[in-house]
Amino acid sequence: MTETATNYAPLTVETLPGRLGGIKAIADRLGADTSKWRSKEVGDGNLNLVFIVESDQGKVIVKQALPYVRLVGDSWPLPLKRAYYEYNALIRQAERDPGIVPEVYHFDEEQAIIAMEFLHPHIILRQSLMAGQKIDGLAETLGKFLARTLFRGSDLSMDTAKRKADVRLFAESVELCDITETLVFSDPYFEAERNHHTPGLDPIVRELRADIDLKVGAQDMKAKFANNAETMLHGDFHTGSVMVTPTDTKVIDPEFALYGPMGFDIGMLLGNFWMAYFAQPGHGADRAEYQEWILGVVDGIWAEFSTEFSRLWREERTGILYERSLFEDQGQPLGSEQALAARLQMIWEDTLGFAGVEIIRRTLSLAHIAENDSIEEEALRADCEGRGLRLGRQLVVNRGHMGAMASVNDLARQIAQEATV
Ligand code: SR1
Ligand code: MG
Repeated sequence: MTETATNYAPLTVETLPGRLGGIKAIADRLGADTSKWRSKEVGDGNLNLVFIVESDQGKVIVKQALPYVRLVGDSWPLPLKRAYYEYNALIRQAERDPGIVPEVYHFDEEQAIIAMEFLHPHIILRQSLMAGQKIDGLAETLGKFLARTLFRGSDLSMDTAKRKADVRLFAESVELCDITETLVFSDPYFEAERNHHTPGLDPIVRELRADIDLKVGAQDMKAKFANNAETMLHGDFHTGSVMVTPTDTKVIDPEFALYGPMGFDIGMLLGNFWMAYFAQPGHGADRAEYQEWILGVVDGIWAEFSTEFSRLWREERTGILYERSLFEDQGQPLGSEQALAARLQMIWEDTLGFAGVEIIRRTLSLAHIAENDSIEEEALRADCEGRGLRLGRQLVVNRGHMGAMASVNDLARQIAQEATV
């Protein structure tokens, strides 16, 4: 999509106070005297500008999309409209699970700007995973957030008109979907131009790219991603999209929001936890107990998700699917329980498959993860990443034959203990 001519201009720390000073929702929080505002640009993600703007009165986050991919530069144009999808996703997530995403104060579509709540003293979850910090309530918050946003954005909850209007809105986010379709599901499996990987992985990369079962499995997952508009997804739900304090968890950055399969958000998140698990030897000598904590979080997220999803199924199933009039109202509550179990099984298998492709793409495609990138010793980095690739392959290929989360975590433990990869 080409941008039509607009007055769009990227903010700078110098221009920001003058440009945003007249916006009441921001001035209410920072004061009207913009000479007292101080801004700094702190964006460390792959795509956008992010400013912390503060005064003696308060702090605000100002996020602005750039017309290109920041990670790559202006050789890769990207529509500003992603801010519109992010804004729409944020307000829906806030309704579906209040208190977990930052409050939006102001949205300017032409300038692709979202002014929102400054989360303090939160840090990005990846940083906390590298530092070996435990977060109280992490699994509970993330599992419930997943269940509530995925259930309440789906045909299980929404009426047909609202749901179709939403599908239409997010279906126009073509370029961001294309990024995921390409970087997540295809590039890792051949020598694509933007790929890069740690040289020590060459033998396993050759093996994986020759692995037909894996490639077919990855394409099966891509077909689900592209064809199954099951619910509104966050769309980029990795541990860089979560902010934490030792006792609080928030979710940010849903600019990749789209309608897709529930297991995509869950799998992407779990895949990132499993990578953080394998990366621990690169961040401290004695991380065995912390590694177990990470696996406990994975277990807890799935348990919370399935418990809360089941509760919502029983209490809030007001949409167009599996209507109560067909089951409970006919004196057949067991019928809806049977359907629930089948849905959870499908989401489980999708979750494992998407976790597997996420691990593989974060190791071989364009965008990697800080937990691995920051391991300076190349042989150690290759070792951590290689273990992740082993698990990723198993998750994609064997997703239909894996029982409970305990056995998947056992597989991760076993791969972590193997002498070499
Ligand atoms: C070109 S964007 C690369 C990656 O960064 C985002 O966070 C998404 O994960 C995307 O795949
Ligand atoms: Mg992001």
